Amino acid sequence: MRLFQLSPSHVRNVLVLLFVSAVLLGATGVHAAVVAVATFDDDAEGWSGLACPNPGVCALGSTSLTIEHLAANGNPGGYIRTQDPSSDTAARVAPPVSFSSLFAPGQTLSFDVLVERNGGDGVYGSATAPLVTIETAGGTLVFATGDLPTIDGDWKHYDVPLFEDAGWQLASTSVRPLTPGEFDALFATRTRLTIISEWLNDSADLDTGGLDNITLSAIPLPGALPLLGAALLTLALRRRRPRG
Ligand SMILES: [Ca+2]
Ligand SMILES: [Ca+2]
Repeated sequence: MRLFQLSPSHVRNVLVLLFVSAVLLGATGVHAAVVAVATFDDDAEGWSGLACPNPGVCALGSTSLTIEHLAANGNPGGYIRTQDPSSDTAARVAPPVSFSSLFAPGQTLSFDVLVERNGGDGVYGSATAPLVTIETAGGTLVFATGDLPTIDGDWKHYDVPLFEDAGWQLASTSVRPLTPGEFDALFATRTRLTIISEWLNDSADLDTGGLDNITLSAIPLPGALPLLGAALLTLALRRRRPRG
C-alpha cells in the first residue's frame, strides 16, 4: 500500500488547490456574520436596566433601573449608560426580546464599555467583574474578566463566547467551573442574559457604566468549504484511476 506517495504533479495540484482555497475563503468571508447589533444612535433600542444584588446577581431579585440615552460621545454616536443604583446593588442591562430571541449557542456577544467616576471616589471593588450573566434553570452562568477598563479612560471592547469556554462558571449555592457539555445544557434553559453596566465602588452613587455596539455574531460555514471538499475529492478520484 503506497496511498500517500505523491508525484510532483500531485504535489503541485495540492499546492494550487490550497492557494485557490485560501483565496476563496478570504473572498467569501470567514469573518463573523452580525446577527444583531445595538448602536444606540437614536435611543436605547428597548434595552432595560436592572439593579441587582451585589456583585450583580440578578437571579436573587432585581428592580428596574433607568437607562440613560446619550446622543453623543459614544463609540461612535449615541450610547446608553446606567448610574450606580445604590451601595447594595449593581447595575446591569438586559436586551429586548427582539434581540434575545436571536441568541443561539456558538455565537459571540461583543460590546464596548466606558467606566466614568464623574467626580466620585470610584475604585474597583474587585479584581474581576462579571461581564455577562445568563440565568438558567440550574443556576447563573457567569463570564467574568480580570481585564478591567481604565477608569475615566477610553471605550474598551469585550468579546464573550456564547459557547463552552473556560471563562464561564456556574453560580448557584457556590461558584464552580463547568463540566464538559454543561454550558450547552444550561444555555438551553436560559431565562435572561444581562451585561454589566456598573463597575466601581462609589459611595456617592456618581459612577456610570456606558455601553455601545452590543453585537451578536456567528461564524458562518464558509461558502468555499464545499468547493474545497469537491476539489480534494476530485483529486483523490483522479489519483485512483489506473495509469495508462
Ligand atoms: Ca453608538
Ligand atoms: Ca458603583
